[in-house]
Amino acid sequence: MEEFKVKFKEQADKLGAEIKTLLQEHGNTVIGETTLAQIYQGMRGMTALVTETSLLDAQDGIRFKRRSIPELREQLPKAKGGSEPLPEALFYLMMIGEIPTEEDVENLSAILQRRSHVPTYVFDTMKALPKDTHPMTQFVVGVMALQAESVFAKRYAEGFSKKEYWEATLEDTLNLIARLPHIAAFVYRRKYKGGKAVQPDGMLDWAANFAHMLGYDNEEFKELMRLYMVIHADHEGGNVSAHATHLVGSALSDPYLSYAAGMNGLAGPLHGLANQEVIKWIFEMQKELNTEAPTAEQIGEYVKKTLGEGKVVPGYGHAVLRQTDPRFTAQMEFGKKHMPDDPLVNTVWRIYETVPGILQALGKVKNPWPNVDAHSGALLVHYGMKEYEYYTVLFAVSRALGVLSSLCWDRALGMPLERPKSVTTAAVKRWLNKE
Ligand code: FCX
Repeated sequence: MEEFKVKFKEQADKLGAEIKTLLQEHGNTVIGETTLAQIYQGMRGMTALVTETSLLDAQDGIRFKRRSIPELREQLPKAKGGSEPLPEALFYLMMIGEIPTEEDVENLSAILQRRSHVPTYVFDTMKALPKDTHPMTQFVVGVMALQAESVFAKRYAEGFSKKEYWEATLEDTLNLIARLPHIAAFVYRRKYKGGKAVQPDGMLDWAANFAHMLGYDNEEFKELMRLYMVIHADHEGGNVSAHATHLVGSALSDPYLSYAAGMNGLAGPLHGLANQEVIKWIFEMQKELNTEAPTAEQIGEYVKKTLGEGKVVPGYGHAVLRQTDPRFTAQMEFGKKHMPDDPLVNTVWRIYETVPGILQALGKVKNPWPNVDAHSGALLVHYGMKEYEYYTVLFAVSRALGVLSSLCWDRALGMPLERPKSVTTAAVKRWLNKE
């Protein structure tokens, strides 16, 4: 068995034993109360899940094993000559619980390289779709076609012990993470570059190879992909993509089925699709105002128009965060280092100076600050990737690292079927003696 698997199993057994004791000693401890408003309003603030890979703090943002985004950028191993963290290293951290050595990361990159072949029938299935189908749909169809390769599904059909679920889940996880960049690059090249594929380069790390297959060989773009894949990977367990993956996985649907379910959630405009909506919104503003660099005053007027039409300002607000998202700040720092004079990037920064005050003044928006999606598109446009409908696919490839690590933990810890209780309003009225 690969050393990586053995290490993960050791960690999982250790944590599993700790959880057993915790539940024996404190299983009946009350950790919170649920209000009626919470069950009608998207369960905000209701602690109802365990996710081992990351934890979100409303002020400080996401932390992975207690490490913030700035700490990860500093501490995780980098590619030779690069200064952004390698996503493989974050995956290692989420699975093994410690910062990997450079050698650990190289081994993991090699494991992924070895598993990266995508069977032709997957591409043939995707080719059956009209080219103008949304990239997220094409991507998920590719993932679903690949489901025929699931080790978990095959072994379950043959009949295997609960004790082996974790290993089959990890097999599928490694295979899927290894293959996703190919499927994603295929969507991009098919839809926007006349179907001309770029062959993978076995010498490159996971994110750089993805950049290469997309057709971007600029070293800075590869650095951007490494950063992008790290900061979008995970955001604890309650967000739609993570929660959907976990929920579907709890029915013992295999990792392909579970991940595809999560990514269908990521494709919603209030979640991952917001990254395309941001650039679309900025392009429309530039067009309407007939300028590449709108002033703060012009942006303010345009924001008010958007709100007046009953729409949200994309890239702003969050269900948990109450501060500027450190993932936004990390991208801003990348922009300041590599493209300080880019007009679109400067517009993103001017929007940042303008929007929070306006949203705050509405009095109802709980978080007027930007989230990760407010910045990502402008950096991509700088390197020539203007096809904003594609952006959520990049998010999806990155998100695989987090949601699939979580799924491995779920199966290794023997997490059960998720099945909360629901009620009707008539039942609520009966509780309250209103009927
Ligand atoms: N623009 C305008 N209005 C906003 C707003 C925004 N950016 N953010 C929140 N509001 C409004 C809500 O629509 C709601 O109005 P209502 O009472 O009339 O229905 C009110 O403010 C209260 O919402 P709030 O509690 O602050 O936010 P929620 O937890 O319900 O929703 C999201 C959070 C992220 C969905 C919301 O802020 C939003 O729609 N933002 C824009 C879309 C976006 O950027 N999504 C990406 C989020 C994230 F980073 C990701 O998952 O990728």
